[in-house]
Parts: sequence; structure tokens; C-alpha cells
Amino acid sequence: CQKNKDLDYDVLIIGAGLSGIYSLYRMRQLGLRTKVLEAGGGVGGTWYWNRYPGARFDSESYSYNFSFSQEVLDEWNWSEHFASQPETLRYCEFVCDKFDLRRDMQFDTRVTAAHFQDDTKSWLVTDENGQKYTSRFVVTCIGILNNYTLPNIPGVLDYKGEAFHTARWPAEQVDFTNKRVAVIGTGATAIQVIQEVSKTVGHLTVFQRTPNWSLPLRNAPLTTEEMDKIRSRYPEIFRKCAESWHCFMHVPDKRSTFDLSPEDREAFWEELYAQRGFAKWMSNFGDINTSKEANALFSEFVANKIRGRVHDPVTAEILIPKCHGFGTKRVPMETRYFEAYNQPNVRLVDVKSNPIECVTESGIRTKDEAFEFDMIVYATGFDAVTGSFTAIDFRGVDGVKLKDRWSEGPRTFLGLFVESFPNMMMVMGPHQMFGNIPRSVEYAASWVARFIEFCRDRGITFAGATRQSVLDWTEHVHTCAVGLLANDVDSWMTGVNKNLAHKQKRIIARYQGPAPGYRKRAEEVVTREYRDLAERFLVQDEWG
Ligand code: NA7
Repeated sequence: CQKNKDLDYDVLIIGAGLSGIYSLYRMRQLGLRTKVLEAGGGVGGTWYWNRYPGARFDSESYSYNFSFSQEVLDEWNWSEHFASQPETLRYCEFVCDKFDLRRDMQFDTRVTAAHFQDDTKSWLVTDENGQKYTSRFVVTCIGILNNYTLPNIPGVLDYKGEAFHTARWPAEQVDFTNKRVAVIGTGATAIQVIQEVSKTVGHLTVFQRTPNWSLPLRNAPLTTEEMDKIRSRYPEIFRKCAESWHCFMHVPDKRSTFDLSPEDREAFWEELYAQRGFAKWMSNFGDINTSKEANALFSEFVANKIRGRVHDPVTAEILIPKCHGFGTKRVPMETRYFEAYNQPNVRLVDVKSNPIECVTESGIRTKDEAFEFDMIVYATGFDAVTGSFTAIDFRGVDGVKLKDRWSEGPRTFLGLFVESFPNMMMVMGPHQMFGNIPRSVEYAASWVARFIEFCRDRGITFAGATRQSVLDWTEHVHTCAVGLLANDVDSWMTGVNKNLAHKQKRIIARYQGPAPGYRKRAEEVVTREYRDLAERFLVQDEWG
């Protein structure tokens, strides 16, 4: 085993999004030699890449931001309840400047491989230029939605006009005036794009394969006084997030859908519908997530809202999901999305009844029609969750490939460790707390920092999850998923991406139990002094 001082770093962090930013902050506090390698030209991760028009939070800005620094909480003011991408990117930059984090970050450096070296008990990381880095620990902060996918439609590369995937939007302003624009997709991203582009576009054609249950965001600007009030409530906001199932500040209703008379239920849903953000989903009756009957009732409530907002009844019906219930996929939040279809210059094409045959040099050909476009926007999603990991050639002990380890779906310990991948921890890996992402990120990064500190203090240079701990946690994650309607539906959350041949089968990619339960188990591991990992500890006092 090599001494730490003979390695380039104590800790290498891959990615400079929220996870990477906070992980670096924690490693600095420990005084470790740390480097962040980031593919993008700056910090921000998701908020660096997704510059498409209309990109913004669906979580309240003040429940999404970091909670770890009182100074940042005191100094940063959000200008809207749900901040836009440019503001969020500025926030990430602000945090990095505040703690001088960029000094240990290397941008434009895409990691292509990370191989565990059995002889030196360290990691050898390679970037796309062939540059190599050695480190005792690797912390992956690579997000769950960054490996974007284009549609598997013939001719995508033949198109000669302007074409963008939303996750690779150019930094400079894109003009839609007088242009004929196509958007493919109607997920959370497409919905944000469509409602924004429809404001200035010449003509917009939306190609929809599957409609989504979408609800009003109800965004509004925040005055200084309002922001001051929110600031005084930060402890309460973070406490609520900590107590809630998915780390949001909304408190779920403990009653069943069927505890109320139809009239009272309707009145309750009307009240919820008037609230901001995810409250309509997260503060709803829990059984809409587990009971088909309860789910059908709320789905019909939302369907009627759509019918009331879209003038053309045929278009309204095409926009209402018929094959999956409310909340069984990630619910997009919208602002006058449905009203966009009342504009004479916005058209909806139902790809189910009129399939796209190909992209041509000048547009898109469907079964029934040939369209000419000046621009095509692909809002066609990601090789989500595991895709971020399989994009890098991760190899553990004896050269085992992460791809092979996860061929039947992810298997992890607490979503933090993978069997045979010692000294590697994942922040926001599969099987970690899910929902309001920064809350999970802060907890996981802090858990990892405490673990590395433990290793340092005891001279531990080799630590990884035992097979049994991985089997137990994975079984627990699968048990938590039982009975949830969302697992019976194809979506990125169940690991399905119809554009990728290897992603046609559903998997359990997320921990779907309560976040407090997750943290309780993770804290028990700390209290047990990480004995769940102890079988594989190798204490060699080589930190020197
Ligand atoms: P999503 O939610 O995966 O949505 C992708 C959309 O693109 C969805 O409507 C797809 O239809 C559609 N799509 C993908 N491929 C095709 C092809 N080949 N033809 C037609 N339509 C297609 O990705 P988003 O970026 O919107 O959101 C991902 C998450 O990012 C979001 O949930 C937030 O958490 C942030 P389908 O439903 O597959 O029929």
C-alpha cells in the first residue's frame, strides 16, 4: 500500500455541481489534499448545463439552497419563490467564491475512467485527454441527470437547421422570433421550454409521445421584506424538510382520500391546487401514491383543470394522460403551459397516433405529414441515474466493472458504497434519499466527510462495503418500493429510456422509503463505528 503522500491527492471529487461544491468544502475543513475534476467550463452541474429557456426550480428556492453556512444564508437573497437557472448558477458561483473553492477545481476535464489499484489501494483516474491522477479516495458527485439522450429517430444527424438538446443549450441568447420551431418531448424540461418559447416564437410545433400530469407552479417575485421573513424561518424550513418523506418543506396529509366526503375532498384539493409548487403533490393524501382508486380520483380532478384551461376539447384530451396516474412519474410544474395551446401559432402533434418517421434535412416527417422547421429542440431526457455512472469506466477490485456489477440494476450500501469498489463513495448515487436533491446531497456529503475523517484518524487506507451490507441495503430499498404505483410505470425514475436498447426494463433506482428512516439507518452505521464496512477495513497507518 502506497503512503498517501506518494499519491497525487487524498481525495478526488468527480463533478462540481452542488454535490461537488459541498464535498470540497468539507474536505477542505479536514485539511485533505483534494481536487475536483469537472467536465464543464464552470461550477453548477445541472445549473451549468441546462441553460434552456425557462429552466428553473420546481422546489422553493429557499428549501433548495445549502443549509450548511449561516453566512451564505444571511447574505444570499433569492429574487423569486422558484429561481431561474441563471440565478441558481450565480448562487453556485457565489458559494464557491465565498469559500474560494475554485482554487481546487479543474474545469473542462471530463473523467473517462477510474480504476482501483489493488497493489497500492488507491484510485487511478483518467480524463479524456489521457491525463492521470492518483488518489486514496474517490467521491463521485456526478449527478443523476446529466448523460443526455437524443431520440432514436432516423435522420437526427441529417438535419441542417439549428438543433439543440436542452441539456447542451448554448450560453449565448437563442432567438425564436419569426422562426418555425419544433420541440420533441413533453417531460418536465419540455414543459418549461414550451411555455417560455411560445411567448416569442413565430410558430411552435410540439411533438408529444406521452402527456404528463402537470400542475401550476405559482411562482412570484420575492421582495426584500419577504426574503427577510423567509430568512428568519430557515431553521423551521430545514426542520420541515428533515422531517418529510422526500425532503420537501411540505407536510403530507395523514388522512386517506376516502376519509372525506366527495365535496370535502374536492374543497381540500381546490385549496391545494391554489398553493405554490409541489405542495399539491407532497401535501396530498398519501394513498394517491399507493391506491389506484384514490389516484384515479385526484387524476380526474387534475384532468378537469386541464379541460378548463385548453379551449379545443380534442387538444385537451390529447394533453391528459390516459395510461398513467397522477404522480406516478415526476410531476412537471408549469406556468400557463396549457394556455400556450390556445395560441394560434402553437400546435400539438400526437406522436402516438401520428408517429415520427424521420428527421429530414429541413424538418420532421411523420406518418401523415412533412414539417419544415428552422429549429428543432430535443427535450428528450437522460440516461438517468445509473447512466451517469456507466458513462465512466469504473473498475473496482480485480478489475470488476461497475457496469457488470449493476447489470441487473444498482446494488449499493446506503447508496454510498458499491461492493468491490473500496475507497469510493457516491454523493447522490442510486438508492440514496430522493426528492429535494440538495437536502440529500448535504446529508450524503457530510456522511462521507465524517467517514473519511474516521479513516484518517485511524490510519485506515482501505474500506469498502461488505457483500452482506450491500445485499441487505438493496433488499431494503426494494422492500420500500413495494406497493408504490410509480414503480409500475416506465419513466427515467424506473430506469427506462426508450431511446436506449439496454434500458427497456424497469429497475429500482431510487430509495423510496422515508428520508428520516434513511438517515436513521445511516447514523446507526456511524454509531457502530462503520462496522458494516469493517470486514474490509485495512489499517496500515499509511496516511503519512
Ligand atoms: P423526461 O422526463 O425523460 O422527458 C423526456 C421527454 O421526451 C418525454 O416526454 C419523452 O416521451 C420524450 N421523448 C424521448 N424520446 C422520444 C422520442 N424518440 N420520440 C418522441 N418523444 C420522445 O426528461 P426531462 O428532461 O423532461 O426531465 C428529466 C428530469 O429533469 C425531470 O423529471 C426533472 O427532475 C429534471 P415518453 O414519456 O418517453 O413517451
